[in-house]
Amino acid sequence: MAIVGCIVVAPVVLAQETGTSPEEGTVVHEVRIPKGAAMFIPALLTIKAGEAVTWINEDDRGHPVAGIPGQGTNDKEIFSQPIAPGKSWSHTFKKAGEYPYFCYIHYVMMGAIIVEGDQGQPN
Ligand SMILES: [Cu+2]
Repeated sequence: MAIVGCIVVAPVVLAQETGTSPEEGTVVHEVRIPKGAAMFIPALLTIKAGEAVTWINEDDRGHPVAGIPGQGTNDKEIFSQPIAPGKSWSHTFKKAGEYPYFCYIHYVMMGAIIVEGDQGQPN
């Protein structure tokens, strides 16, 4: 069982590692790409609208994350360049919905972010 990080962001710390730094006070969830394993942990993550996800690449290969074309609420919502080993990339989800994603270099790597609306209301 993976330990899932869920922290309130310290922008100064994350800013040097991420392409898009979440705004101060944003709740940030972590998805890890572990060393030697072509997978996202956790593969399925449920968050609330307005929260952010940071993908952390602990592997020694680069891995991008991108929405799976034609699937989910908005397949354009997530798109990164390959995240270099030891680096991370963050995205803040403003809109509720389902966001399946994959690594477009290694197609077996897939995951999904489920974004719930405020007060538990689906959008
Ligand atoms: Cu990959």
